[in-house]
Amino acid sequence: MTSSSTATKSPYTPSAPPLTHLENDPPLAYPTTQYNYTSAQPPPRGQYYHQHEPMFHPGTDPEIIRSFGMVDRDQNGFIDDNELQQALTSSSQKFSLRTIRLLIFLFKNLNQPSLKIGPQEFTALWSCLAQWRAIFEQFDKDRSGKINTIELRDALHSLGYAIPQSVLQVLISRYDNGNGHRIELNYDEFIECGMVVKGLTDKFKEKDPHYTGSAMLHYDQFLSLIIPFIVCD
Ligand SMILES: [Ca+2]
Repeated sequence: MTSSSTATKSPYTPSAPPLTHLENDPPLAYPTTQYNYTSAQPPPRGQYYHQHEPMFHPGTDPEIIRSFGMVDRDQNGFIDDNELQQALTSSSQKFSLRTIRLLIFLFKNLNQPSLKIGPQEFTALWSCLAQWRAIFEQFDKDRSGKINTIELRDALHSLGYAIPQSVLQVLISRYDNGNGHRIELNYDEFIECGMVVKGLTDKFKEKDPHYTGSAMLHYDQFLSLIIPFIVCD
């Protein structure tokens, strides 16, 4: 977190792909079957399109607009933490409120004081989750629903996050229950780790616009960058 006189790229230079690329990429396989929509009846399609389509960017995947309509249970045009948690939780998958709040914190509009997201932020979040779901399944080679530390490192590398081994150890120590078994992460834990890495990297990149791997931060900037990731519980 200090300045550097050299502009050479370090091996740990953040290089995560910007999410905006996703909008032009072919649609990913949205893992809608993973989500529990059994008690969330979608609103009449025409009504919802009429009401909310202008709030989405032109060309937004209709499947994402449809998903938004199902997740937004109270139909107020925003997704809050409870709605997102219900949408992402199924019999085989539980998202902690911490992970949910991290997700909303990272994707919400900076001008939005509350912890909730609108259609455009939802589009970015949903596309990101689809991408990370595909990565998780790619690295969960035995389909156990868990990935180990090495697979987590490789998964993060494949997303462009080359984090040092020492940082990785600290990151996963949260999931060590002390039983001596090798640490393995569920999908939601993988997303939690990923959102911490992605979120801090994105914040760092705002201070390092030329991607040199170095940035100059004032003390208060450093604190305001780090603390939301600590207290987001
Ligand atoms: Ca809502």
